[in-house]
Amino acid sequence: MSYENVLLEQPEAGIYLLTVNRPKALNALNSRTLDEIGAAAAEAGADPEARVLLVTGAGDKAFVAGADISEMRAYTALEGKTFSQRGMRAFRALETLPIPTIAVVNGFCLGGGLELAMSCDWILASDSARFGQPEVSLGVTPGFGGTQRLARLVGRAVAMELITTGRQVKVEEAKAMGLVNHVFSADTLMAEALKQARTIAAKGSIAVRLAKEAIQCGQDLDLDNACVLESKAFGLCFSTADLKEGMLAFLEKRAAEFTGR
Ligand code: DAK
Repeated sequence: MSYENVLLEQPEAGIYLLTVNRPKALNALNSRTLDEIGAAAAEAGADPEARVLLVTGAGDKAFVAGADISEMRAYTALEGKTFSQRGMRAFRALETLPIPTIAVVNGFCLGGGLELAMSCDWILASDSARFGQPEVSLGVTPGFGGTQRLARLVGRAVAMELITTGRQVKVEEAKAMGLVNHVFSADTLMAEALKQARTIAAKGSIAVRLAKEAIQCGQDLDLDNACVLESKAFGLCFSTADLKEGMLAFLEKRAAEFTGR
């Protein structure tokens, strides 16, 4: 499938790279871009050989500088709601992919950009990255899940402060609050992201998928039911060739050769 505002590539076997590609507008999210993000995520997720998806922004200045203000500004209330639902749909498609997803944040990550990054499983960032939900400066609330995902990630009080002040934070602070997993220099960020993707791709892929599902579905359950979910995932792994290979390889003191079966 071909896209106008995103690129979907496979730099290595099993590793997908989705790039939001409107660098002249700092990769701002208009309606078309939101739809394409959802479609590209679904395309990667439908590939049974997919192991991991990286999400980044084109150029060296921004991951995504938010929803497209020039498109949004003339919306009626109903159009605003539809636009919000469009973003929600795209980001939920990304969030619920069966494979791990990593946001590779290479600059401004604001508003809808932060909401996009938070819809990935975790965030890697360059030392020049800046994060924020500046929507209230424009007279609007976050509209693509920011009020919900930020509070779940960093806690209610920090989310409340960042969203009601619109304050932007540098990467060290974002890491300290648990928003960012690792920070790299801008020129090594993508290489480090690919290194992490390769590590994941080399593991037993059924186990990786089941582990993601257990974490994601379990986090909103009570602990008893969440642990039942984990037991089922654990049990299911014993029906796979990869588990047999992984354990035999350990006992034979060699690297496992997983097949995804
Ligand atoms: N939308 C449209 N264009 C943008 C943009 C954006 N969010 N951000 C940057 N651009 C464009 C600029 O207009 C400029 O275009 P030209 O003038 O060259 O044509 C070009 O990108 C380069 O930007 P600057 O010239 O401004 O670059 P600087 O380095 O000087 O500044 C900046 C970089 C990131 C600090 C600045 O561009 C900036 O403040 N951008 C806006 C950041 C922002 O406020 N982002 C949050 C957007 S609000 C909702 C649905 C969704 C949302 C909310 C509600 N509902 C339906 C309820 C989401 C809201 C947001 O994401």
